[in-house]
Amino acid sequence: MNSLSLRPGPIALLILGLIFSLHLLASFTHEEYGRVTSISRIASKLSPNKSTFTGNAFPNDQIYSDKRANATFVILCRNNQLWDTVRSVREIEDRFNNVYHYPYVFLNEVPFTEEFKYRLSSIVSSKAEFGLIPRDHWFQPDWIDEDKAKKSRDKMQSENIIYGGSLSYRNMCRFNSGFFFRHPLMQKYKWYWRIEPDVHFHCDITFDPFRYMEEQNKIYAFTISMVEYEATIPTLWGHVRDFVQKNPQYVAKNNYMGFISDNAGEKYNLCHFWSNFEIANMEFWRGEAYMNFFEYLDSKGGFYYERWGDAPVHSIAAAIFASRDQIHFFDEIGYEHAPYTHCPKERDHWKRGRCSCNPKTNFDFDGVSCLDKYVKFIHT
Ligand SMILES: Nc1nc2c(ncn2[C@@H]2O[C@H](COP(=O)(O)OP(=O)(O)O)[C@@H](O)[C@H]2O)c(=O)[nH]1
Ligand SMILES: *[C@@H]1O[C@H](CO)[C@@H](O)[C@H](O)[C@H]1NC(C)=O
Ligand SMILES: *[C@@H]1O[C@H](CO)[C@@H](O)[C@H](O)[C@H]1NC(C)=O
Ligand SMILES: [Mg+2]
Repeated sequence: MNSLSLRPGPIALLILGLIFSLHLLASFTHEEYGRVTSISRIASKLSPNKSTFTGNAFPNDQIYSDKRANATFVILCRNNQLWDTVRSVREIEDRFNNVYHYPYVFLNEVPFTEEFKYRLSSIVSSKAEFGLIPRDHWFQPDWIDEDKAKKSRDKMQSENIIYGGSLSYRNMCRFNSGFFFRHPLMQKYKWYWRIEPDVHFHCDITFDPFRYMEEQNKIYAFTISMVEYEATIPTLWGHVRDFVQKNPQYVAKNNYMGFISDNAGEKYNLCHFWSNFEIANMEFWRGEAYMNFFEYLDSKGGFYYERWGDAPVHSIAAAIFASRDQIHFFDEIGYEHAPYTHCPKERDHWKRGRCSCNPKTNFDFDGVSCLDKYVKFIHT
């Protein structure tokens, strides 16, 4: 063992010295090099307002760790989605998190395999935690009439409604609507960024979306919005209206009703934010208004008797209980979940993000997108 010395030998010291001298030389002779690596410069890029989120340089890791928001990525997935999950995480790491080092929470209704934990832990630049979902947060409750639920599943399947026959999809939608933010591993965070297996991040994200949300007092952010299949939520809007009538105190004065209804709340226009991408404040979901809203909807059984998605449930709540300006559209974040892509439409965003998506594939103003409605609404 004597020959294995841990002290640097003379050659290693020489190399270290050489690197240090080169750095000094570069700092003095090359203004750009000195400017980019200067700590105060990097720190000033982090000052908390929007105009500072325009730099190309990634902030320095060490400095950044003090500035991190109280936030985590959350990924709900199955063990057999290991490689699709690896790909999503690899991309968000390369495009963003290799600098910011936000932690991850992986959730599943069955324990993650050792292989799953090994692969994901190996590729993240931060902490990864693996959680088991409590039974009553996932499975169909006993008070649901299974005969009635089964009839509905069979009917929806025969009508070729997407996921119409799937019970597990319904469990997933109910979990994402009302439970993920209550999981013990999620409780310690305020903000989350939802990611799914097999999604793509097409651009460098050269600012911190969590900090942006915090500083601008946002509660919910999206990249893609679209129209929901009406057959999956036939009675949802009626229940929303009943809830609002019984609980007018929760309605934000200056809300987004004009985005989700074309006749002042009489009918739902089916617009929603596509929830496979979400960055949001969990205190909003944990708050009195949303908790009561969720309990009310859940008691109607529509997650099982119909096929209510977490996307319309989240979106409707955000549109009614959040005030104007608290919802944000991130044009800068190039994002793909098959079959749709949001590719930054601003040329400047595309260049700064060194994007890999073709702007012509951008879904923003597709026929079933709701972004035009959103943009018109926020400019009224
Ligand atoms: N653990 C677990 N995750 C699921 C299950 N069903 C869906 N998910 C996850 O829930 C999210 C949405 O499901 P997905 O099949 O992508 O639905 P889609 O995006 O609406 O087509 C993804 O992150 C899936 O990995 C399930 O039964 N168990
Ligand atoms: C935002 O940053 C700019 C540039 O550093 C500064 O001039 C401005 O006062 C800041 N605004 C706020 C609200 O902090
Ligand atoms: C982060 O947020 C959670 C939930 O709001 C809170 O319980 C926790 O104390 C916060 N942690 C820090 C370090 O602020
Ligand atoms: Mg998906």
